[in-house]
Amino acid sequence: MGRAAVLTTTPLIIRGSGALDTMRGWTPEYVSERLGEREVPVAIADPDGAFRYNTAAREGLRHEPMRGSRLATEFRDTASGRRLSMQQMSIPNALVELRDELAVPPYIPTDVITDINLWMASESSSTPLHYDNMNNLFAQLDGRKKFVLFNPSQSDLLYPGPLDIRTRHLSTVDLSDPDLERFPKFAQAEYWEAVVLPGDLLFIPAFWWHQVSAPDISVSVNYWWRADVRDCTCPSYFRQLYLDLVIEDVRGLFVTHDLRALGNGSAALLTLAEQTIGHGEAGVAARLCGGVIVAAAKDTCTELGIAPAGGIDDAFAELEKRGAWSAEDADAARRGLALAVAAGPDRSVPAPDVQKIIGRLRSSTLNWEHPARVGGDRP
Ligand SMILES: O=C(O)CCC(=O)C(=O)O
Repeated sequence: MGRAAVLTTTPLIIRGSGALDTMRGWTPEYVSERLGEREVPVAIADPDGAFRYNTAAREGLRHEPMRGSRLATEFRDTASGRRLSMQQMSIPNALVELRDELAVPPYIPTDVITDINLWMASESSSTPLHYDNMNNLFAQLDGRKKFVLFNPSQSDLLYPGPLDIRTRHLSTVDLSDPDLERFPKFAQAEYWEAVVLPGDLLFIPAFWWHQVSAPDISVSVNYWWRADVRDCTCPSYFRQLYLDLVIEDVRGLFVTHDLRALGNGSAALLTLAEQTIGHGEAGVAARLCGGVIVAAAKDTCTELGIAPAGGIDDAFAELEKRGAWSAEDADAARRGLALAVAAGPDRSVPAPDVQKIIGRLRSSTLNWEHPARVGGDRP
């Protein structure tokens, strides 16, 4: 039996799913009643109903606290002209009152779920065009939601925000009024459209761009889980990898990414580095190698019970002096780390140099095991 790859890289709607039966009664009034006097953060839309991030100022959405019991009344109050949204409220962590009725549809691999969130939106409001680095099963419970979806391969036409943790997943194009003089390539972008009704599930694969609007007051739940690395071949994935990768603690990638298909430890990361070069991101690959090298040096120092006083260079020298690393291994480590430090989003490094380091690391003693862990927070 093979993997059904198309299901994890293509959006899909499941109409009228019985998997949501326990949550059928989740109207705005019901959510209000369950949350009672507890306050929750509510986002306030711009006057046209759009929830916009100010990417230039790197601000998030504007929020105000609201008592649960006021939610339905305030969200239904269209006469005030205010459009509200309760966004991405983690049900297991922040809305414990609803936890017992929560169902997880059977299509989701539960061991890689990172969060389950409640979304509530006023009529005529919209969430800007963005992508998430998680697979998403979006369950519509009350009202309708309309999605405009773009394949990750179209990223370049959608002008992603600067490489920054807060804005990299937001398009700088305003879908309600695209400025084609500033964003001429947007004219070539092709979208898919989906309207979900109560009881429907929409699968949005990781890195698919989506803009979401609420023609009616709406209640939804979404399930996020880490995408299998084999399904992540788009430019946004490599941008994300660059952001998530900490050279001093490269093992963290096994928590934030589903790398299980590549095996574990240094061998998995070197395979990932090779694939990364194949996608034109030699700099990210160099940083992966740097992470492998630092982790190997730290492991060996721990095994030997030594704590070199200086930085990582001292650790390399000490390992060589004690014979734990051969001169060749130490040389590969120094060259690899220098390349990693030189690499950045705007500072590319030559792919053949990185390929050579990967080859040298593969045949060196600088390898380590690390079980592919699951769990952890959404990056
Ligand atoms: O429902 C919305 O307004 C946004 C939902 C969304 O962006 C998501 O589920 O990833």
